[in-house]
Amino acid sequence: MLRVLTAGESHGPQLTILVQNLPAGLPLLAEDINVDLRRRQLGYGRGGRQQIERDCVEIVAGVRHGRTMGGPIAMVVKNLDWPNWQGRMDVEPVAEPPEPVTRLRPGHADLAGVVKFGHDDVRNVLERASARETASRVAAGALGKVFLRQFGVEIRSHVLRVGPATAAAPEHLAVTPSADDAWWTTVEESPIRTGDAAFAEQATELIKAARTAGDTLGGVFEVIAYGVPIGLGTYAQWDERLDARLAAAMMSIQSIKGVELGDAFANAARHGSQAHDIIDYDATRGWQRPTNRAGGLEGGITNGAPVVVRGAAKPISTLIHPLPSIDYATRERSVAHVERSDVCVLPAAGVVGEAMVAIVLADAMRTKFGGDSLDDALTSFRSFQTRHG
Ligand code: EPS
Repeated sequence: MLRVLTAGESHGPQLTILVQNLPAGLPLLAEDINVDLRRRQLGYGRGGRQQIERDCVEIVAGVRHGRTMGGPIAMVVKNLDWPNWQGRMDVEPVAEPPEPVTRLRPGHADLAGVVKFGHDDVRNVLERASARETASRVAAGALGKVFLRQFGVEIRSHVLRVGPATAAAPEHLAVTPSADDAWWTTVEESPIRTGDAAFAEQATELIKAARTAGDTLGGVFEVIAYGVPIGLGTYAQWDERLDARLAAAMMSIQSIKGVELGDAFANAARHGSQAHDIIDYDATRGWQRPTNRAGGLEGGITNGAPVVVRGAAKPISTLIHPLPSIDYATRERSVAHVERSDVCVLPAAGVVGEAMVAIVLADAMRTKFGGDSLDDALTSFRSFQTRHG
């Protein structure tokens, strides 16, 4: 099973990422990971931190001469902001401890975190709870993507909603088993990560206005995995259902509060005759689903259609015009702590969503096809493809 662990504080020296159980022989370069780290830093609505960071990975274990060796892969991403935090974020004791953060931010982990761990400085909570950690997820997810590409799986994402503005998403995106559509080129070039120009304009204006008002905005993004074979996941046990694992992985992203697979919420309002995807068979193209309302999963197993997962992000909880709150040290009424942050992270959240989907699908692919080497895994995959065609 693919195992991913991350460590690191937002303003500590570095992020550390450990990925275990990828097969040996997988071609892997740092640039395969850096492409996605760069994509995560883009997008309209980000704060000052992305002006400081130039996220790039150093692979420090598990790879030799551009190929995995089968052992754990260890990676680090340096925080370029770290020199600005020395004294405040040192590992060793410091002569003059910094002023603690005590004014709790509604919506963040601040209150629950200090109570749970017994801290008196909210910084001990926010440093690890911060969405800076999503850079680690993206690095780990990039390894998953490299592995999945060997099986013909490609993962894309785009933004569907920013605050009250909604994009018109072409329905064919979720059905056509191709990731080469011109739509995706437009998405990659758009600062909102959308192919809908009118929506991009609306979202940009909304973010601009929120920034001026010292406020923040949430939204919805969609991740689509193309080329996923039939048969990943299982209904045999509740915790092995792939839809459940995808939902958990997506929900684990900072600020994601809702997940939808396919047309789940729209389907709830439809009759069965309008909700399910009819089954067809074509001797050359194999199993066919002319619609994909199920989002590529039936009974907790992939059904051969693209896997479609949506994430709903709450607005960022650090507000420049802070909400009423309490000072944890004095228990007196105050306003929330203000710390540099983002206005809207939806474009970046989509890239993080891709990574989480990649981790779950790569894990399911390892479970289904096994193999200590990439060749073993591909041989098993091809034999399965021949059998069910
Ligand atoms: C982030 C880095 C953080 C935040 C943001 C995401 O850096 P800093 O706190 O130094 O500005 O900008 O984190 C949050 C929005 C959050 O709520 O924690 C990043 O690299 O993505």
